Amino acid sequence: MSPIEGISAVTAATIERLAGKMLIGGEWLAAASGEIQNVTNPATAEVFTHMPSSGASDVDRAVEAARAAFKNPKWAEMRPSHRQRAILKLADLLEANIDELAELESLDNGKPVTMANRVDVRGSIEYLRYIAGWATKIEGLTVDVSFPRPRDGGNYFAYTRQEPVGVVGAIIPWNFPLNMAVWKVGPALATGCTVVLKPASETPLTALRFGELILEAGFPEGVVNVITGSGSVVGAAMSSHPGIDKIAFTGSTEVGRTVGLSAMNRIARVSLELGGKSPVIVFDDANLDAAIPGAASAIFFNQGQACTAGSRLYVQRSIFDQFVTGVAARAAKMKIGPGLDPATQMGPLVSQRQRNTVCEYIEKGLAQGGKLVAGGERPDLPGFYLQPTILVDMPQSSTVVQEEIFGPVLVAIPFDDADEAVALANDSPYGLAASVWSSNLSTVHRLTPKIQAGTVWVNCHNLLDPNLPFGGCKLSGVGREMGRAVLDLYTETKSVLMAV
Ligand code: TAP
Repeated sequence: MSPIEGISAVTAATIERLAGKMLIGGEWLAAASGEIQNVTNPATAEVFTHMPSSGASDVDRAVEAARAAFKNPKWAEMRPSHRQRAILKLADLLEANIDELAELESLDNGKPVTMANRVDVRGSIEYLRYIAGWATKIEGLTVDVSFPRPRDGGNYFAYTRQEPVGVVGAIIPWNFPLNMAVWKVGPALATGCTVVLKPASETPLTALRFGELILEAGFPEGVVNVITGSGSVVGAAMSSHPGIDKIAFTGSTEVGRTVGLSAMNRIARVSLELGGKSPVIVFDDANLDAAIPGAASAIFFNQGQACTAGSRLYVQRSIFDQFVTGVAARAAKMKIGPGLDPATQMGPLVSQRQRNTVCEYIEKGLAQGGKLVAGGERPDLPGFYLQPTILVDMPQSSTVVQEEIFGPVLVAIPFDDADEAVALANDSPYGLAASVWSSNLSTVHRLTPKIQAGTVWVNCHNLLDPNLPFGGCKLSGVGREMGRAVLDLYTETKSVLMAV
């Protein structure tokens, strides 16, 4: 283990306290096998801590703990207002530990600490406060039925109840680790479910610290369990586990397909938030002072490791060169450095493996005739850094236009009219998000219904709100997180019909 430069004593103490442990049934345990996995700092490529490398028997233990907690009257009979208060307390605890959580996130993932603070941690707090309110607003319907009345002159009374789905298996990725944990644990707690949460191998720290804060907030033991280890062992065991009633997965389309098939094999509930290849469509009447920085941040935010990253830039031909030059100038000026340096605008990618994947895509783009107008190089630094990169002269059918790269790589293509822009935007297996930049309301209104995406932003990109449903169509997933819609993912509808 190496000492970590630039972190506070509080964060260092947390890392030491959590090393080699995970949360099962309210206890901090090692894997039954005693095996561990290392955790690497992407800014230095050095191992700085380790976590349990769980096996199937650890998953069994965590599921048993979650099942027992689901039946425990302390949780099962907790009044909705008390669940609400406990979630609000949890949000307050996150707020009291913002700086530490932001440091943990930056250290684990590489992202700039200022962004981790603003987006990851504050965003998680906002979401918890939002979802806490739903705990007291879960409701069913009274329903009129049309059966002939019973002979005794009575009638029928029918209603629906929304009941917690049960034990939730939450499998999350490394790009927004705390956000993704909160997006799944939050609604599970609001609806009265219990959870087995598996963070990504690259980024376990904030999920584990979140586990500590959940206990501190007073949730009964076993309501939330955090289990670490490799996806192919722990994630696979969770997906096929008969004790898990619902799988909530965020990650790649490839793994999501496997997880979904495994869950559906036993007809478990499943929601999938998967990959994306989001188009940014810019018309020549757009406000370029907003659209140029908007397009740059749409792709380079979080080192391009965002499922909604605006990775395909379609610009109307008359302004194409001017626009791409503007985005390239912003890319060239971005300050690359360690996430823990508050001046950093772009940190390292999450891992050596991820940087290699992204670099292979850049090479493929160049081999298929692409031309670099920005970046393309690995800076001469010890971590997993990569310059923000822009490719042009790529045909729509090329690999870099069709496949998700999940790194700071933008492909820019010109279009002539709105019909062509829509055709290009929709020519993708993904359908997560898109943005349209124009000052003409008619153009915007004509386009938005035609774009195949779960979210369409207009004159902005990457803005998510707790009250706005979020999710994808096509290969980008199934189900909507956030907003009222998320309650459907964590509850079952029970219909009750009484002869009265
Ligand atoms: P994945 O490789 O798919 O990993 C996601 C999670 O699944 C990790 O916890 C991983 O564990 C686990 N996993 C791996 N193999 C598994 C298996 N066979 N069975 C069950 N679980 C398994 O994705 P990633 O590389 O972490 O994240 C990047 C992807 O997530 C991108 O495609 C991105 O677009 C997508 N993403 C989508 C969204 C939304 S909301 N649509 C949000 C964020 C990210 P290990 O880490 O231990 O391998």
